[in-house]
Amino acid sequence: MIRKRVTEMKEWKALRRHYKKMKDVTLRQLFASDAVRAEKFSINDGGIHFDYSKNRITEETVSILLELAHARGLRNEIERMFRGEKINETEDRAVLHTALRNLSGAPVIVDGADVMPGVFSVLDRMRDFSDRVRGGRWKGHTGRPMRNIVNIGIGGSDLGPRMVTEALKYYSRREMNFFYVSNIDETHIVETLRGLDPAETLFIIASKTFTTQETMTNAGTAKTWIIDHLGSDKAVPFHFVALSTNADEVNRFGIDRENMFAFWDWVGGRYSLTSAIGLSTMISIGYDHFVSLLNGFNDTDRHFRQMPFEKNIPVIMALLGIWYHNFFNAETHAILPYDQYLKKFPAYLQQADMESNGKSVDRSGRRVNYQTGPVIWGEPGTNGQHAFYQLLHQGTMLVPADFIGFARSLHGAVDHHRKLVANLYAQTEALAFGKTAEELRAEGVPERLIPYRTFEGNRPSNTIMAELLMPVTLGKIIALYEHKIFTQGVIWDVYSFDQWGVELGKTLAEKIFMELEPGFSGDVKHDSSTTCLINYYRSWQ
Ligand code: G6Q
Repeated sequence: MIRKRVTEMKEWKALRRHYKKMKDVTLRQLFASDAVRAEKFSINDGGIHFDYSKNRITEETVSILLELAHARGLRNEIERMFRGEKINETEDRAVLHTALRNLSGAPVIVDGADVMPGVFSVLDRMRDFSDRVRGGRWKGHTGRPMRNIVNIGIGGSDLGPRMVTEALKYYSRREMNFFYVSNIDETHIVETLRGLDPAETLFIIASKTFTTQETMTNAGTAKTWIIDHLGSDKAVPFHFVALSTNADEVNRFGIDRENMFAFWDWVGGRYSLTSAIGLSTMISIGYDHFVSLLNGFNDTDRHFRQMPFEKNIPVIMALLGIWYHNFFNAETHAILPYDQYLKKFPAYLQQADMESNGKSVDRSGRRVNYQTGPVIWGEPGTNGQHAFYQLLHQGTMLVPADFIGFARSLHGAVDHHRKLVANLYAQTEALAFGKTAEELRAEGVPERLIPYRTFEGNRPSNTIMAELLMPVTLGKIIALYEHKIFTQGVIWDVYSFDQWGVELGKTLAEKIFMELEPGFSGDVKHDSSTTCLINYYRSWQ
């Protein structure tokens, strides 16, 4: 069935007309004319305070955006995902990361079978294994307990667990060290293994397919390292476990089937951190904290599924994104966590969002005639303030931003934390309201400097606050973004759960890999640039 293009929908056209009215309206005006604007445009639910009042919107804007979501069939699409329908159409798969944290156990049926018993069984095995490793009861080949945990994976099998392990470091087992190796560049594994004692090192090979070039190359190097240092290939089963859907390849590598933690084709890589892919995180923070994390995800899953759209945080986040990307032509979106533990959060979201919605063909196979997924980027505050915020405040681009912070610190010094939060709030205020020439004159700023020191303001932001960075809070926040991405995919009418765009480079790399070999005698057939580059490399071998 050919679906109506979103640009042809009457709600979209209404937004276009509405944009003309709104484009010159300032946040100064909007706040001045409504004393309760902050309350009106905030949502408090489940310990998350979401303030979206510093956006260039009125009640009318929100209401047309909500109509668009309804007209696009969002409610039905959400149900289709949660019910396990095969909404990943181009790969013919269900999309059920929500089942991974469905701790109530309510049945979720895929191909006629309930997936929940399998989910619980893997979770139990992860619990048993992580308890043994944490408790020093999992012994290496020489009888020593494991102190270094090295997760080898890439993309979805790396960014999620790496981000969460870092974010929840406060709750971690401090006597253990956690490392993540992803890059095919040997530097990554060489520098990681330098100084580690093989007898105390456990490798977790995280790969859904167990065929990914980077992961298998790094896993092979790790295996050689273990065998060379511990003197026997009998050491391998003691020092390697696998997170995968491919039991045959895992076995071929030399990992016992009982040391493989499975997941399923309905778990997409970038949505897999609550599956077995989270094993390194569970070893770090322990089973109970991991379950709290899952509960946080589950809370947001329920919020997303049940809340009316006007009180639905991910839906509002998504619609605000549409408003800026499609009507104000904003091309990027900044993620600015004011918490050092969340330093990997922007990089994680970069994959979640850009791999999901970086698409240009709609669900009817047509090229889209509107902008889809934005560039996602960011760094923790306050570091970014001394680097790129200049462009946010005075550059020519409109960059909508999410500020994320916590009301209490995990550490003792009130001074640090109060300064941190003061900076967060100050930035959103400065972005929104700027500083006028009149204000500068009143401060005695010389006339010739006024143009340079003026801040236009009117730069939108969301503020997401919670009490404290706890596993449950983190789960809630991550899931907000997962569902924001889903919602935008529905409105843009793209398939958010495939990633065909990563394939071409992989195939070409295999071909070029052979051509780079000094002894290669076949024809190198590329464009002149690529051929010259290949010859350059070969000339140095
Ligand atoms: C994520 C992608 C991709 C994937 C990696 C690793 O959604 O599918 O990032 O996670 O390519 O794949 P494997 O887990 O199969 O090694």
